[in-house]
Amino acid sequence: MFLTFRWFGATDPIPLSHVRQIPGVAGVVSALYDVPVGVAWGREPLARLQGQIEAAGLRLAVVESIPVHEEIKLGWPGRDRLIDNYCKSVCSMGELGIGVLCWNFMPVFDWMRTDLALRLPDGSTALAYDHEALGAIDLSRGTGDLPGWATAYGADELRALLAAYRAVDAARLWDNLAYFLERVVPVAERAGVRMAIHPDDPPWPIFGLPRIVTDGPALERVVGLVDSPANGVTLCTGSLGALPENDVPAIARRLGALHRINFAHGRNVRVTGERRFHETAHPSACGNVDLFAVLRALHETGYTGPMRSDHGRMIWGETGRPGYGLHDRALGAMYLQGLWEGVTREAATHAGAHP
Ligand code: CS2
Ligand code: MN
Repeated sequence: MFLTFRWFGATDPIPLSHVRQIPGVAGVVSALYDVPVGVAWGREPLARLQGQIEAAGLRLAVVESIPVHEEIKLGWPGRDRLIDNYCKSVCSMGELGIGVLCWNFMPVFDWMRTDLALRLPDGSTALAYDHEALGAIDLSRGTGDLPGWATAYGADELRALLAAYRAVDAARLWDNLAYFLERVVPVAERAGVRMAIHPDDPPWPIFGLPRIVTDGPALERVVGLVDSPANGVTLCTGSLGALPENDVPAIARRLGALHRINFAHGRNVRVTGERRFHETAHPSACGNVDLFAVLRALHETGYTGPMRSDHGRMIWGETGRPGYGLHDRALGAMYLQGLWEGVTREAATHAGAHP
């Protein structure tokens, strides 16, 4: 395992020089945020981003994400051209030696929350989700500037998109995912890029849109669609952990044994009701996910890929991009590497080697 940190490029209020000071962080997770969805990523702009990160003494280890165009998820005729463009982007990554791609296949919306600053008892704030509150969101004016979404949609565009998805149930979405993977994975494999699908967040349908990458069996189904090490998953502990039925350490163990975990996100959540949760600080004791057991499962199945602390709370008066402040994610990074050192040394001791 090696530790990485997400950075949103030149507009991120957190400078790379601060990221560089978090002990143990060697890799950066970033993307080209100004390329419209569906347009192929050229090698030059990606090389510029890579150069900027290297100038700060770090390395661009993961791209998160290259968004998948809605026409691909809808299975529309235009998808072939868009898939070609996606393949070109993957090839640009490969040419520059950027080896891991985190992406997702969620219709219309990326991660969704109903409260971006829920106050916790210690005075920090965290992202929260309540399915009842979701029902009260008015989409008739478009998506506005709600967070996490690769694309903002105006009212008419969103209405048309939601109407188009009425023809796409879960079974159809699976077909469209398979179609995409069958064409992109062989290209990724040749390019030396490992794909890592991010589970849906939250892991259930929202606004009547299907969501299919929600639990362990679904992740196993994804990796079975195309049998290649380039077709793997992002083990996002917080996304999966929002569903109490998901035994995240067990999921880590099964996918890890298949060697199909290509990226790991460490995040914790507390489930407070039916389809209701809020994010917490990273330690196991703070939420419902046993991060220690997850990291042990990763270690025991030989995980060597990147990991990052996922969403953090806002603490110490920091303001910034919800879920992506510096302080709490840096604390998360320290916690994750502490656990990793623990499980690594423990295993060495049991093997009879010197700790
Ligand atoms: C989120 C997502 O949970 C997360 O990591 O921040 O926005 C994530 O980056 C995408 O779903 C990956 O495609
Ligand atoms: Mn995640």
